[in-house]
Amino acid sequence: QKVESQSDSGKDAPSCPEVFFKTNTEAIKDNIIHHLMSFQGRDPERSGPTDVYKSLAYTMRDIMVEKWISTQKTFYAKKKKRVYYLSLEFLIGRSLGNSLVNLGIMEDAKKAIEGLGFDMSEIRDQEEDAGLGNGGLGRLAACFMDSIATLKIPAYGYGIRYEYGLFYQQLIDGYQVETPDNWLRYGTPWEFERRVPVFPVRFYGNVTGYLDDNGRYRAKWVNTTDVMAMPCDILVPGYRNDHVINMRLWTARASRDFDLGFFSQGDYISAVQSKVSSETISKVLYPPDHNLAGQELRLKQQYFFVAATLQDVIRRFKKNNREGFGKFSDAVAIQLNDTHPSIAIPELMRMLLDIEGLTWEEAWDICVKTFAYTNHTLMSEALEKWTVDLLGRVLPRHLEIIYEINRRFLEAVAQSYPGDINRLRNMSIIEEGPPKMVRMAHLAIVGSHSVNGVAALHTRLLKDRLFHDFHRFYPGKFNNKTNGITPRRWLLQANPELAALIGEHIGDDWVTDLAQLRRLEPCADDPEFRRRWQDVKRANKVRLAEYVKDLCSLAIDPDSMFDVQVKRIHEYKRQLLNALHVIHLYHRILRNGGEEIASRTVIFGGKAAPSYWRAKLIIKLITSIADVINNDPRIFGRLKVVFLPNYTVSQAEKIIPAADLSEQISTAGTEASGTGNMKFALNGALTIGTLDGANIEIREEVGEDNIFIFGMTAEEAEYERLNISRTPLQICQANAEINDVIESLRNGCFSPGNRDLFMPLVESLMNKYDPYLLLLDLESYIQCQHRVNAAFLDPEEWTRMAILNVARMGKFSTDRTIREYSEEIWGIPVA
Ligand code: T68
Repeated sequence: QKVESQSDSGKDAPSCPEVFFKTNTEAIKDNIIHHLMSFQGRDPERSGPTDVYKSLAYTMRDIMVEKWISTQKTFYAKKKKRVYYLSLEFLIGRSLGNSLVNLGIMEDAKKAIEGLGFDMSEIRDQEEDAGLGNGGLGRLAACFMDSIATLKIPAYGYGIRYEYGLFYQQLIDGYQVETPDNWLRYGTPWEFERRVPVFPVRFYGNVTGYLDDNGRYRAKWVNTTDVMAMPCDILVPGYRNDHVINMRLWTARASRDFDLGFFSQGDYISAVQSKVSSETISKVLYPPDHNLAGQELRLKQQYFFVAATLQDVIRRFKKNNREGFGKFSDAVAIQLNDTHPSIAIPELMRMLLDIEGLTWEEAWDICVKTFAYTNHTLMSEALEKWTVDLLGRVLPRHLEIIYEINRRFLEAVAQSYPGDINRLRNMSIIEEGPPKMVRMAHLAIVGSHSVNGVAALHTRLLKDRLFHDFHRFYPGKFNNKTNGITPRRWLLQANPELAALIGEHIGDDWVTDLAQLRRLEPCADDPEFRRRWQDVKRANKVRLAEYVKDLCSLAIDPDSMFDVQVKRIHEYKRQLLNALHVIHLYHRILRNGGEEIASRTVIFGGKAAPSYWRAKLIIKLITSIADVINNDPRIFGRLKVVFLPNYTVSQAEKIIPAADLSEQISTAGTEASGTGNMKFALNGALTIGTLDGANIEIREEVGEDNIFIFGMTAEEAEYERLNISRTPLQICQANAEINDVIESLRNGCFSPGNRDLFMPLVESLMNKYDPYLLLLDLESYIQCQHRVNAAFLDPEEWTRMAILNVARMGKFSTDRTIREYSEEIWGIPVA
């Protein structure tokens, strides 16, 4: 199939003038007006904020595309090794603010917008979030793209252009209700829809074998059902460096052949139905975040985007390298964001064997050198598996290849450990049934040269526990890459006033060299600096209070402690532990007036997977606690509880800069890393947390006096699960306050009219096999919250700690993370 894209041909192209689109105030204004008229058919004098938003976005896209073209040309000219970051999720959020900041034209654009009679914040609020991800994993991919562009690494993101992103969450009577996120309803100005290259992707059918001229077995995959993959590019600008890369997101389209064939047979309606059904592949993002979806459509999504991506990768490789596949892994690195794209391993094998005619040994050598796999979870129930039955039906040739990979792999293991049948069973890519399953993590480990965890503890536990046998078999394959966040979005853009204050004291180099923040340390002891710091925090809190007022019709006090837990709702993340502490505070205020207790506003936000009823019941509990506490006149507003509906990236940008306290309270050994923890600390919130994920490294950086740590270690938690030292019942019997908390859940205090509503939660709390060990950590959590309370009552000391937190967050920039991936996994030195 002949495909030609202008994107990276780099030859015979008419050259652009040096700078085509100018970026001063007048030019931006003219360009907005031009877009209003030419593309939207609007009278500039009668345009509303949505029209102006769109026109400004198109203006930004114009500026970016020019830089993107020249970026691609440098990749081509220098024949650089390219990195492909494959992810089923890119949680981008809004793009306008980010592109204004990264292109360095925020101020000019503001003036242009004001010149047209609008206010920039109103314009920015017109943008829908691109919610093409669930949570941390998807947001990490988006932060990575920002750092990759900023560090000028020749890379591309590849994923799916979901028509519906993560569902919209409403709260009705305190319950989560999901509605579709139709984010493309009015189109998005940020993408370029491309007509080329378009690739066919095949499903189902069967495999026939034949012997080729050399007498070698060759497989042929036939009778398939085909879907076309059409690319959409979203441009990602680096920070003020004229470098622009792209994410290529695929949309499923019925193929033209298919149209002609089926429609000519005369059954018009069935033909349309089949067309619709093939286009459903890219319709919707799956919302379970730590559970297997297991459905056929999810597998088809994974294969669809992988197959299209690898065709694009090989097309580009062939264009730039005429010497054949020997040099493939010198030219291409593919990073798999979790196992979701790991069907890429047998797919590349298939292409090299069945299409390119390489031998198994040649093909396998290329695969292992090309692929690298990032693991994001320690929970075995979250590891992806497909039944052999399903995989063999949807992708029969891939199942054959997986079996052959496994056969060769087990043979090698058996050589190292003769007679160790148990080890073979545990390490096998195929899990014995019934039903027989393909373990995608094992496939990803075997088929990659690098397997990385996302925080030091996580990687240690992968090596010592979850994948211990693999670590012994492949010494050196496992490595750590502690996560990060991009300081462009999460400080400069989300918290411009804090960024400006920092800039006044240490200049702006921190934006691309976050370790520079260390130079703020002396400011922690400067009372004047602390006062200004407090002013910034308070202004952010006032803004959040206004937002809460608008959204929830609830008044909250900007002088109270904003105690925040925002993230997906999950038992292991223990929002319930936080809720128990809230009940405890409530009881204390009722009991003795709670004079010594600082006013608090406890803010929750996050979505539960639609089928995860226990997580949804936790939401209902929080909203019910809020109803009771917020309406109890006896506590004089000293304690308020808010559940903000529909947590998104853009909401996070409003909440995080306003937080005083960041809740990072997962059971130790369950949260792979966390990245919210980093966002809060970078915005001057103090952390209350367990020794889990990256919290441990945050403590190392900020110092143990500047963070509130409580609870069991991962080792202690594991030990407790096996040798229950104290049962929840014994804990309640020994501690009257804890007993009161549980009792109030049991007796319907928060569910008037339905006493038993929260019994399932009580039962899990009181279960001595509670895997998340809530009651075992509750006492320590409450005591730790006492320390938080005391610290907050001393604003000077609190502020000092907050400044030191920010000053010591340098490690947690994705610039550092990406530099490590690039140099240690991809083999690309970073300038
Ligand atoms: C998160 N994982 C980790 N998964 O929970 C978090 N999973 O500790 C870590 O900081 C983050 O990854 C980045 O490394 C996820 O967010 C998912 O969203 C997910 C989605 C589909 C299937 C499985």
